[in-house]
This record gives sequence, C-alpha cells and structure tokens, in this order.
Amino acid sequence: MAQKTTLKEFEAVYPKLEEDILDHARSYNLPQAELDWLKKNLEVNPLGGKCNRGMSVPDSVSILLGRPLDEQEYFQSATLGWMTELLQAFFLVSDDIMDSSITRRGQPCWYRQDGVGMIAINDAFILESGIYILLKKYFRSHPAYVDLLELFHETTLQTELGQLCDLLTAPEDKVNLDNFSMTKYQFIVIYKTAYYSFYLPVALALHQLNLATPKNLKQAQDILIPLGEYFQIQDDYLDNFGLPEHIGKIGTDIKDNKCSWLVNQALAKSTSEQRQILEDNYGQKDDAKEAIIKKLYDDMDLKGCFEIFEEKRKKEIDTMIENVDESDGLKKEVFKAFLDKIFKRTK
Ligand code: GPP
Ligand code: MG
Ligand code: MG
Ligand code: MG
Repeated sequence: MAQKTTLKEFEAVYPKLEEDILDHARSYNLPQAELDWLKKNLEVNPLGGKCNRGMSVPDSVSILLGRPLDEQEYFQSATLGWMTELLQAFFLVSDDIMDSSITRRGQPCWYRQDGVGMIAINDAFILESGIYILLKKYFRSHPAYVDLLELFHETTLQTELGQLCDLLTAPEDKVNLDNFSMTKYQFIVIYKTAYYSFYLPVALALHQLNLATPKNLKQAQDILIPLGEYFQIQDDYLDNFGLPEHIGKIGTDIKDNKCSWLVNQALAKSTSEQRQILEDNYGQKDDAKEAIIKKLYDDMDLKGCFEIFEEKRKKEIDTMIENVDESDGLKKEVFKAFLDKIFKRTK
C-alpha cells in the first residue's frame, strides 16, 4: 500500500537542502552579509505554501511502487519535490513583480519587503540555480540525470513562454477585449501553469524510478495537462471570488487586464450593454472600475458558471483516469490523488 506524505515530513527534508545550497555558496567564499541574505531568500520564498507540487513527487513514487518508501527513496523523492518548489518560488517571486501584486502567502510579496525591491529579480534567479546545485549533488550518477536536467530546462521554458503570452495579452496601457479568446487562454494556462505544476512532479517520479518511457510520459501528459488547466481556472476564479485572508493573496487580474477565465466567460455571454461595461472598466488601475467589473461578474452569475464547469471537468478527468493503461508502469491512483487534492479547492 502506498503512503501519503505529510507537510511536516516533507518540510523536515528542507533544512538539509537549504544547507547544501548555502554550502555551495560558501565554497565560493561568498561574504557573510550575502550569505545571510541568501539564507533569508531560501527561507522566505520556498516555504509557507501548501507544497502540493513538491509533495506530489513522493506521493507519486509511493503509489507507483505500491508501498511506503524507505528512507533513501523518500529523501530522493522529497529532494525532487523541493526542486519543484524552488522552481515555483523562482516563478512566484518574478510573477509578483510582473503582476504588481501586493501579498503572497499572507505576507507582502518578496519584492515589497523591506530593503528588497528589484534585488528580488536576482534572488529569483538564485532560487532557480538552487535546483541545479541539488540535482548535481544528489542525481549526478542517477541513470536519468540528463533526462531530469532536460525536463527542468524544458519545463522552465514552457512556463516562461506561457508567462510571455499572459503578459503580451494584458498590455497595461491599452485595453482591447478582442485580444482575448479561449484559444489564447488555453495556451496561456497550459504553458504558464499546467506543465510545471502537474506534469513535472509525475514525470520526476517516473524518472526517479527509471520507469519513464515516451509512452507513459505521453499518457501522463494527456491527463495532467487538462488537470492543470482546471487548476489555473480555479486560480482565476479565486482571484475574484476567493477571500484574500483565505487564499493569502489579493487578486489583481481585473486591474492587470488579464486574459482570465472569468473575463472570457463574461465576454461569451454578455449583452451589448454588458460588453460596454467591460470595455469601459476592465484593465484599469482604478478601484471604482474594478468594483464595477466585480459587480458585473456577480450579475452574470460567473460563480454558477464556474461551478458547472468544475463538475463537468471532474467527470471528464474521471473518465480519462478510468481509461489509463496500467500495463506500462503508470497507476490510475497517481492521477486520482492529484485530482482529490484540487477538486473544489478554496485556496
Ligand atoms: C500563475 O499565474 C503562473 C505562474 C506563477 C508562472 C509564472 C511564470 C514565470 C516565468 C515567472 P498567476 O499570476 O495567476 O498566479 P498568482 O495568481 O499566484 O499570482
Ligand atoms: Mg500573479
Ligand atoms: Mg501572473
Ligand atoms: Mg492568479
């Protein structure tokens, strides 16, 4: 029987990995003040989240093996998990600057903390470098080392291309609702979120066990990408309908002119008057205009619209999971565990 990891167990692995990264910097004789700064970066940014992505690596490895992990297997999979959390920290620190966000995980965003400012850009790069320090230290002689390296590089590029599309579709100075479409939306969310949040942890688990084949990686992708798309649609929904105290961040999508799931739904069902309200108020850094859009979303019952979508997507994914071919190293349970973690999430 597989065993699910707890946040406590998973977090217990991190101090060692943090120390490994600090040791690497010490080997360059990095001066003390910069070491202290690095330590703070490594503590504030990767910690304090739900660690859903990171914990999915040990959970998937245990499901694939069909038994609890021994100490070494757990350490390896948790290390791969923490590498996905470092990637996530790198993305979030950068994304919050690009989105002019205010809070993250209930704290001011890193770039808004005392004395940080644009140093946050360099801190984000260092978080990314941490991945490769750990990969080399613990996986240099693993048969899948090159596959793991390429996977992290490719996933990073995919996310950056999704982010590029997210940003270019949301220019700050000119609102043009004709730029938005569900086709554009799908590209944005699949690339900026689904690959790194859903496909990456499962692909890492398969590689750790030397079980990855082009066929099972493709099969995993075919389910995890729609699952990741659903996850980002929830994120867009929560940006407006979630409670900041509960989700730990203040929504910015309306003011940021984002091609969000909600605005696409609103555009699809708007009357010509409602379309005019969107034209006049969307995508501007103005509290009153944002409030008008929020009211429009309520009047258009986008909450109800989302609930219908959520049930439909759940059924589609259930069917895909039922059809998984388990003869090639994969297990249905890997995907079920993922879906259970996110279905109807409220943060
Ligand atoms: C989520 O978008 C996507 C990311 C965090 C990926 C960022 C990619 C980079 C290459 C920096 P979001 O802006 O909706 O997330 P949130 O709502 O958490 O700010
Ligand atoms: Mg953001
Ligand atoms: Mg963003
Ligand atoms: Mg968001």
